[in-house]
Amino acid sequence: MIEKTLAIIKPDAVKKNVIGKIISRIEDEGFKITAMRLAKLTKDEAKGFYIVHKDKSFYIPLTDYMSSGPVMLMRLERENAIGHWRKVMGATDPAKAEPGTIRRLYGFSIESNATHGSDAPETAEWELNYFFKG
Ligand code: IDP
Ligand code: MG
Repeated sequence: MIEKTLAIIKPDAVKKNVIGKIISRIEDEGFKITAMRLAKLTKDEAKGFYIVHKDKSFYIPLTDYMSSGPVMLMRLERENAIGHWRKVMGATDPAKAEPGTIRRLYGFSIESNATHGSDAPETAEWELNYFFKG
């Protein structure tokens, strides 16, 4: 079944000049990029996006970081897009991510970890609607 997921190239990876490398990998993994937009999130947009984490200790630094510079927002489509993109990204903490995963290759820390991916069909729909209106 063809699924859609939201991918974000986060500010640390944009600053590192690896947008192209990450997009190449996305294409090599068989995803179609069906929407894409470079954006500078406001603090409020970042807080709204990560509202599920509002009670976590890292919510304020995370939303500061996500609004600290441009991000690349993408809608990816593929069979099993949600699970496959999370596998290609690797674990949240780059130090624990498998060799060859995007977070291992380009992430800097558990916070500045290069990319985002939705974690379930319901969150993918909500997240895509948040940035692309469906
Ligand atoms: P995920 O991005 O792998 O789904 P989540 O637990 O949903 O991980 O966390 C969302 C984002 O919050 C992470 O990608 C990372 O940027 C940040 N984050 C997660 N855990 C921590 C932490 O323990 N310290 C600081 N930042 C964190
Ligand atoms: Mg998550």
